[in-house]
Amino acid sequence: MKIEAVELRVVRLPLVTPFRTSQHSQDERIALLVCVHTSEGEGWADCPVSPGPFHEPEFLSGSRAVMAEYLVPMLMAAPGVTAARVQAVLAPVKGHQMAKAALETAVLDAELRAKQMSFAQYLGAVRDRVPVGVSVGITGSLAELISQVEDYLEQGYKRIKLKIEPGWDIEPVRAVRQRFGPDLALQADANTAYSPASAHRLRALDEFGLLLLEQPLAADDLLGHADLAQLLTTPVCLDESITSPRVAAAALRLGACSVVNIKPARVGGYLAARAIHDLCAAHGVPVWCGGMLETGVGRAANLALAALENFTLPGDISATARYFTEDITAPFTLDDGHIAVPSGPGTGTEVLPGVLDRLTTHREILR
Ligand code: SMG
Ligand code: MG
Repeated sequence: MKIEAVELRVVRLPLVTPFRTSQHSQDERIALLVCVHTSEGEGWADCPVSPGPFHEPEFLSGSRAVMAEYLVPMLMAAPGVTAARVQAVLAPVKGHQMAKAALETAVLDAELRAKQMSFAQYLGAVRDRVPVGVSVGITGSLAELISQVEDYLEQGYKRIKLKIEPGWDIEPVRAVRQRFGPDLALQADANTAYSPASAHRLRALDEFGLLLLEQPLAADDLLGHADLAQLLTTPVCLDESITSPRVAAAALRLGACSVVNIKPARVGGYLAARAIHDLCAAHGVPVWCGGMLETGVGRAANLALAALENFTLPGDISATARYFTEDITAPFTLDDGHIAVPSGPGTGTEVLPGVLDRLTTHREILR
């Protein structure tokens, strides 16, 4: 397959409700979309970087620059590139996993569309719909939190994740547990907000029967997580720490986690995501698919990944209406707490050209 041009688009989608984590608050998703134009047709990907480097080191204008100046020229110079070779071709560039993942995903989408094969089929999906959860940001008050959770449960979500930070942890978790009872599948995500010295505070969460506690400590603190995991009865799950299959292997070997949140973009793409899935399965460690407020383009591919066998916990793959009033693809909807896995060629979803153009704030074509 020959790559003839790569198109980068910045698209602005207002969020239906502001999303606050321990690190950052946002009321819109500024999406970076990649379209590869190849000799065999187009392929699309969502590069789910944020505008600023507050959750991840990578951020939108940095990803655009590294793609335009380095990654795309390297890819276009490689003869007959396939998705399976993209990481090797781009290996001289250090880091920038999310930019590399987006290019690999777009190439894979083009390749699979040409073969009339879906992401789900290619990755080895075993389900045609997946149970999904919702991630609830830090709110201004407990009453507001309870009302949001109630609303999501009425919509049918199978699992609730609460964002926590020091000062917004025990109380919100207790309030939600008391209000909705012991059967609610509940978990908490700290987005690296704690230090090992706050282990006692995190231990106080043990009494609430959480499914897991996600990324309490710094991304590079695998040993800290391993020590913490010894102290807590709540299973420790890693998110920000998991940047590659190698790091995932180290985390498992060290006992730094007993559950893994796989974010395909952060680990370098869907092939690496599948490798981490396989590794965790071999270790008896359950995984689930994380979210980065993706547009429908990214959500479609995440649904395919979440349909693999060892994705046994509901992912952060909510219905379109949880994020946007209008998306650049047809909306994904909830049916009894599940979302259908797309089965058409490639990601199985089409970008709506009219909406895309209307929401685009920047466009460049690299040849
Ligand atoms: O896509 O539903 C979603 C968001 C899920 O909470 C979510 N993601 O650390 O897991 C996480 C956060 C990161 C969000 S950064 C924009
Ligand atoms: Mg997280």
